[in-house]
Order: sequence, then structure tokens, then C-alpha cells
Amino acid sequence: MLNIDLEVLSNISKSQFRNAVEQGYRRLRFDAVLEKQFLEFYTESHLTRTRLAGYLGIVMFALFTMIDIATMPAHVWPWTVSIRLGLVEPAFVVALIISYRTTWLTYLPRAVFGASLITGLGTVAIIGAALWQKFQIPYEGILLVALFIYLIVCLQWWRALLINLLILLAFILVEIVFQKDPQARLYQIVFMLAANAVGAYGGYFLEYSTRTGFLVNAMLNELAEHDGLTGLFNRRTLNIHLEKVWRQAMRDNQDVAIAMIDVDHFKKYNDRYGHGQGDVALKAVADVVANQARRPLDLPARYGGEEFVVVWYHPAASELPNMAENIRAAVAALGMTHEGSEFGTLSVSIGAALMRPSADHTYAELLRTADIALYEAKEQGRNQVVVHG
Ligand code: GH3
Ligand code: MG
Ligand code: MG
Repeated sequence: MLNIDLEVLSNISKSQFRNAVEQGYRRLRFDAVLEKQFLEFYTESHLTRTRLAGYLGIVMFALFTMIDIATMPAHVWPWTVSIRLGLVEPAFVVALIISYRTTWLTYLPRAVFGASLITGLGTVAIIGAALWQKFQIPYEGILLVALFIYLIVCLQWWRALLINLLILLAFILVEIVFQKDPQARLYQIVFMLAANAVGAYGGYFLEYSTRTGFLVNAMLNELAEHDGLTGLFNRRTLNIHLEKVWRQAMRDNQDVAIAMIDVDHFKKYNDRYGHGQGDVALKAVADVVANQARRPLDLPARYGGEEFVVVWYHPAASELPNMAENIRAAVAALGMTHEGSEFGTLSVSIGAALMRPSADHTYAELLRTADIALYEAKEQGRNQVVVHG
């Protein structure tokens, strides 16, 4: 079983994904919010395989139809063929059509569920119809159907299990009612039970591994997007976000503002209190910064070293000085002693800038303007805010 090493996890910040790993998912269920995300991921990542299963089903049942016509007596095959062509094949076609409509994708699991149930019950009906017509049909096809539903159609395990139990029930009923040879009946039911055990076993671990892959993927993404020390977004994410927000602002004709925040005399702080305490101070400043960017398109990031950036989407221009000042004041209010500074406590200088994106302004310009403002704040004595634009 593919398991995630909990030792490795100790380096990964607290998140719903890490929570899920710690809680375990042997019952093949995450908590409600994560489960919803997983189902979307599951449907999307299995889309090609689900479609291939649909085509495979269509081809196989067409083949069985030809064999029925070629080998069965004329009073039997019209029954089996009408079930194959009238019930099973259309179910595959419907599921396939749904899989090609992006807006219908949420219904795909239900369509696959329905198609699988119809395929299984249809196959049982074929066996029943043939036995009823006194024709000893080879019953092995039903074993294939069970494995197909567990392993190939990419249904969630619980659903595949439910469908297969219903099919099994129907099969046992048909065997009891129509199968006159007790030896054949016994073998057929035992084989069917065995096929279910094999399929359920394989299917369970298939889904367990898919869930593990989902969590690993999500945690890797988080790791790649965030700064390890402060938990804020890193510079790479900042650039990606700025690019996105810049385009959005251009479409919506809105402003984008940023604040560049630099800790004052931080080299001296490190020298006096040690690098470890320096890290503690950076985390404290990062928490303040994170608190000031809370709307969906806002973003707090660590720009590098002791520098941070906040992106604000569509702020009121007149509010920008206040927003930056809030950060400065909140850092000062931390009251972290810094004897090497003229202020006696840890402080930050902030350069803020606001721009309306257009064809001849890039976000690099916004960063540059904020950087100039920051330089001025430092020049004018630190622990203050300068706003441009
Ligand atoms: P100024 O007021 O002009 O900004 O002076 P400063 O000392 O803050 O600026 P400078 O750029 O000279 O020094 C930044 C210091 O930040 C130097 C570096 O050791 C420290 N630093 C950068 N990243 C980290 C970190 O992750 N942890 C710790 N503890 N210190 C860091
Ligand atoms: Mg600096
Ligand atoms: Mg500094």
C-alpha cells in the first residue's frame, strides 16, 4: 500500500491535506470539504480511462452480439441480442456523451454508475433468458462484468461494491430459479463470489493509492507555492499572481496596489539576538502582513530575506496610505525589543504604490515604483510609510 512517510510530513505546514494524511483514509473517505475536491479531481483525472472503458464496453458487447447470433439457436438469440443492443449499448453511449460535455461532467459518476448497473443486470438477464429458453449459456461473461466494474470503469470503490452486490443478488436469484443443474449452480455462484472478492480487493487498493496520489500532489503544490519559514506565499507565486491580477484588473478597469515592506536594521537585530531570534521576528512580521491581505484576490508574500510584499486588488486609492500605515503600526505594536535601532523596538519601512493596468504599464513598473517609495521611506528615517501613484 502506498503510504506517506509521516517523518517527511513534519516539514510540511498544517493544512487540510496533511490533516487527512494524519487522520488516515482507510474507509476511502476524507472530510466533507476535501472529499468534494477529491471527487472533482477523481472524475477529471480518470476521464480518459472512463471514456476508454465506454468504448471497450461498446466493442465487447457488439462482439458478444455477433457470437450470440452465430452460435445460439434462433429461439434464444433474439432475447439476448435485444438486451445487449437495446439496454446495455445505449447505457454506454449515454455515459460517453456525458463525458464529452464539460458542463455535464458532474453527472458523469452517476451516468457511469447507471451504465454499470444496467450492464451487470442486463448480463444477468441474458443468462436468465437463455436458461429460461433451456439453453445452457456460458456464464463466464458475468465474471468479466464484475471485474470490469471494479477495475476498469473508474467508479469509486464503494459505488462499484454496491453495484456488484446488487448484480450478485440478481445472479443468485436467477441461478436458483432457472438453473436446473445443481452442480452448475454451485460452481457458478462460487465463481461469481470469487470474482467479486478479487475485484473488490484490487479496486480498494486502486482507490486508496489514488487518494494518496491526490494528497501528495496537493501537498507538493503547497510546498512549491509557500515560503518555508513564514508560511507566506513565495516570490514565484507572487509573480504568477501579479500576472493574473494584472490581466483581471485590465479587463475590469480596476486599480492594483502593492506595499513593499522591509524590516529596519534587521542585520543588527540578527547580530545582537542571533539568527534564530531573527527568524522568530520574521515570522511575527509575516503574521502581521498575512492579516492585512484577506480578500480573495489579495496576496501576502515573502519577497526575499526580510522583505515582504502585499498585493491589494481594487483598493480605494484614498485608503492606501491607511492600509500601509496599519501594517507599520501593527509591527511596532508587536513591541519586540531591538536595542540596535533608534526606535528601541522592531519596525518596518513601507513603500506603497497604486496603478491602473493598461497596455503600456506592466506590473514590473508597479513593483519598481513601490521599491522607490520604500527607498524614500528608508532615506527619510525608517519606521514610516511613503505612497506613490
Ligand atoms: P535597513 O534598515 O536599511 O533595511 O537595514 P537592514 O539591516 O534591515 O538591511 P540589510 O539588507 O543590510 O540586511 C538584511 C538582513 O536580513 C541580512 C540578513 O542576514 C537578514 N536575513 C535575510 N533573510 C533572513 C532569514 O531568513 N532569517 C534571518 N534571521 N535573517 C535573515
Ligand atoms: Mg532589505
Ligand atoms: Mg531591512
